[in-house]
Amino acid sequence: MIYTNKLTFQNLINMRRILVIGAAGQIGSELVPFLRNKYGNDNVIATGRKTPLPDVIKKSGPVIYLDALERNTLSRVFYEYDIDTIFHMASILSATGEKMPQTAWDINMNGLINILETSRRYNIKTIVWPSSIAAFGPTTPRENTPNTTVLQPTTMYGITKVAGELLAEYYYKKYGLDIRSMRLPGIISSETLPGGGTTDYAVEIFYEAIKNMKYTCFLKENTVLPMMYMPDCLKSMIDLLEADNSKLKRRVYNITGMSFSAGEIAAEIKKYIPQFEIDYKPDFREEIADSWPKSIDDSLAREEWNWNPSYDLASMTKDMIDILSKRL
Ligand code: AKB
Repeated sequence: MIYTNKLTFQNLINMRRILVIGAAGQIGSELVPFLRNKYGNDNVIATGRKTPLPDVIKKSGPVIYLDALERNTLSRVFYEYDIDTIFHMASILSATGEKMPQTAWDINMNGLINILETSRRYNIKTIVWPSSIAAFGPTTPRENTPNTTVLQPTTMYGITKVAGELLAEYYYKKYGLDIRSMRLPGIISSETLPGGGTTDYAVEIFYEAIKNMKYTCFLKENTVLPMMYMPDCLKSMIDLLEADNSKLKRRVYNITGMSFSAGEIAAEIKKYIPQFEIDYKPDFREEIADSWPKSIDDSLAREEWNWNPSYDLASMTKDMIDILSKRL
């Protein structure tokens, strides 16, 4: 089947054949339409495994089943679809990872190493693989956390992110495989709910505020974490993908959009929904949040590939409320 969309002259020059692994997830489900708009519907192959892919993805371009744990299947897909660029988004997040540490290791590490090994054999041009603020731990400075600092996470998810970052550096130096990574903070979005993360409360709170006007938060009122709105997250991925490699002095970059506490986002939501009520029942995720930074220094991303987010707490909240109150 041919899926058509309008491409500009610039799109045609930058043409890529892109594989998105984990297209059904919170980021993948918005990344695929974003990439298809820029690089052409036929050039972005969305893959999923267990979770059904949204209709908008199924109807607008190629979709295949792919298990990144099967190396032979990866080879076949790279070969048959002529892939040169990969977004590897499939991952078990922090909270689920603490319930199933072995599964988190298997999915996060074996998936990544299979992709790296297969990619170096198939001359893949670029891989974008997100790391996370979970790569940091309780011994890392928590305010304005620098790019290069102590990495001693205490979650299995964080351990897989640090190991992945080291693999990215290793494959780049040893094989010249161009893998690029950003340490994502919590991502807030209106299309697909996140699943199994510690920062998920910052999305759930909007749904509950609009539907029920109350929310019980699993973190404490004053727990501050770095966050980012989805449009900035998608922009970061394309900007890093298209950045001039000669300007990049490292493989992994801190990025952030804003930092706020659960109490601060609740107060911002109350400006639109004054009846909204919140209470706090911290659970095991509080300990995870307490081991992560409160704010991030992303100056190297700004210097080396012009990272520049657009949304702060106020503009993100307004946009989320506008979109979700129409939909819910
Ligand atoms: C999580 O909460 O586990 C993720 C992350 C910060 O990587 N959202």
